[in-house]
Amino acid sequence: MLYKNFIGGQWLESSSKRVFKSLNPADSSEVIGEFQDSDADDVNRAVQAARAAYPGWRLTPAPKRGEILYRAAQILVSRKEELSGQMTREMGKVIEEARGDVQEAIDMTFYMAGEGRRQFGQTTPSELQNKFCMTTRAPLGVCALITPWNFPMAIPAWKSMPALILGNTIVMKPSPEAPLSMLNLVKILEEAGIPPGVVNMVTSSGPDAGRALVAHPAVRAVSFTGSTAVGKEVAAACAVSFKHLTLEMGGKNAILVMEDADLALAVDGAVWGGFGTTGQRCTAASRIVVHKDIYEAFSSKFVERARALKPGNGLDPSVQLGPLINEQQLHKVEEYVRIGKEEGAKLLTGGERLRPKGCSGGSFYAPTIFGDCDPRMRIVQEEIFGPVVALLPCSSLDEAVEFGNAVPYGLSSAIYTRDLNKAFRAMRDMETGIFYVNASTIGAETHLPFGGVKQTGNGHREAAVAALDFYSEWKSVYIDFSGRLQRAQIDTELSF
Ligand code: UN1
Repeated sequence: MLYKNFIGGQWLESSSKRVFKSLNPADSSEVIGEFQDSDADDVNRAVQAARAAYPGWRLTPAPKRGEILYRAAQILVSRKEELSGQMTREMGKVIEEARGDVQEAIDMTFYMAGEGRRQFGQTTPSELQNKFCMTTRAPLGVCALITPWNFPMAIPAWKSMPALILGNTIVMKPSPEAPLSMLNLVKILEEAGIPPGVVNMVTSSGPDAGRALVAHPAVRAVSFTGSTAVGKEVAAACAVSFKHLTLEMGGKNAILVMEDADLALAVDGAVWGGFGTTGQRCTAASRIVVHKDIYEAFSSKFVERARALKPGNGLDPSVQLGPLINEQQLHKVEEYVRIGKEEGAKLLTGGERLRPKGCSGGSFYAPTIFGDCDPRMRIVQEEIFGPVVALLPCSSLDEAVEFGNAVPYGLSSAIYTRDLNKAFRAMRDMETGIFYVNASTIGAETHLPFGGVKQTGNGHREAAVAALDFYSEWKSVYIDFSGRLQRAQIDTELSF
């Protein structure tokens, strides 16, 4: 199947005349489709289309924009099963999780549709008589949205829905590893009646189209989710023209398991957080800091559960562990396992490639746990983005928090404890944008701000009302109905 770019309401081939293939990571002999390998020309056309559509969309009443989003959400609901199956085939996550990904897109679309009738500003008294003050939100213009493959529908929805409901027009570029899910979302927006040019999408196999998009002078805002290394490059490119920028980058998230934790619950959380999506979430629990009093009991149960996970093609509902996204990612994981051994971490399970039955061409790796890790080890410091978890013994809550914070990232963290005091202290002291008590590090909901501190982000949040703040500018409005010149700060009647 040949898929095209979506520009100005039309499905178009790239001017490069090149295409690239997207493969099923569970079986690389299965081609998902051929996609346009777009170049700077295509990007320019998409941005121009978005620019041309902006005045009309900006002036479309927000509740009307919301109606289109409601329709899109309803179509997503009606096609959830089909969209989920396609997602599992294109990027490997097990079918139950693919349904979750589509559900997250549904939630975000309904949520932002509702913002069509909200987008509340403030009214506030003036310091002068016969003067009225209020704030309103104004859209930015053309927004460039660059998304990763690990949440191939949820993340495009996180970015596009708030941008659209506020009256911005968008150009999206998916990861070459999972373009189909974004394309499906775009098709649904088209079907829901989004006007031509409001939503545009270009696909590309390499970094050039993304670079051209970020550098384009007509782009006013960029939203990027991906690695910290690429995020740095995007930030530098945006800085020269003062483009608004939101970055969601790496994570090295910790679960703190205290001596009074419900052990079975903590193990459940570690398995889900560490090996869900095969560890390929920016929120994955890649470090577990365990109190020494329960360290042995915890690690033996955790290892047992990790070994029992069934790998394979995620379309089989009994499969619990899908493949890594590609061979390159598998080699990265192999390299980190080598580094971990060299650093002296104790390999408790895993550490090898898997070849599940019927998936000979897939990039599978065993759930891997390293014990007795030291906070300074590279496998504890660096994001691996695979099924590799480091266990760190600790001797107190203070030490657990210290270890938890001793990384360059700050996306998500969690504590398992029955002690309310410990839970609140950790909540206050963990340097992360997301914190869980007696739940794993993954599972953010769409109506709460999503994002992280330190090298995870640049101070913005996605989702929730926080997303509206990124995709709009405040306009402060003063209406003077006195009919005479009134001078703020000067014509004061009261003095102290
Ligand atoms: C990501 O890994 O980039 O909280 C996003 C979660 C999901 C989103 C993860 N709702 O794990």
